[in-house]
Amino acid sequence: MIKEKIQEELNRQINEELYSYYLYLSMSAYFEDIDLPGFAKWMNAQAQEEMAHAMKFFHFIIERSGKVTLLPIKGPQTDWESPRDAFEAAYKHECYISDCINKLVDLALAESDHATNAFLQWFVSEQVEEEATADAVVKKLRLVEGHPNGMYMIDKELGARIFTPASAAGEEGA
Ligand code: OFO
Repeated sequence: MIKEKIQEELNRQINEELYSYYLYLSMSAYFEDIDLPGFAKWMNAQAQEEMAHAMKFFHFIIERSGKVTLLPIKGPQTDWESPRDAFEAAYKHECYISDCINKLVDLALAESDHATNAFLQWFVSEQVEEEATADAVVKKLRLVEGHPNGMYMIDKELGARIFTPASAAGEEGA
């Protein structure tokens, strides 16, 4: 049985992951709008991955005989100044999510909830990848600033990303 306090924070994290889904879906719509289909596809895959993260928390709470309570999802930003601006925002968001996960680990340890701590360790590793992936695209975008050909190449590269449940489970690089 899961403790009330932990259940509440895990439910809050479901909301954070669903907001992440919404944010990346909004970024996907932004990239479609500025005619960068590869960027849009990448963001769509990222959004699907966030939904899978939310569902991991969902199933974990139920497995521990807890109750899932869905909270309202706030509306995401809908426009960005440039692709780089959007990816910088994505990187910043992932740093924020890492912080949320770290706080959850602190709470699980403080409450001696080792099962929740073990469950969260997957997310600790995942966040290293999430931050690094967004940051790598920011760096590429800085390099090609003012070179439309470079932007075309990145769009092609990002368009190759495919969402698979295995990649959301961390079995494959994103
Ligand atoms: Fe769920 O990792 Fe990104 O936000």
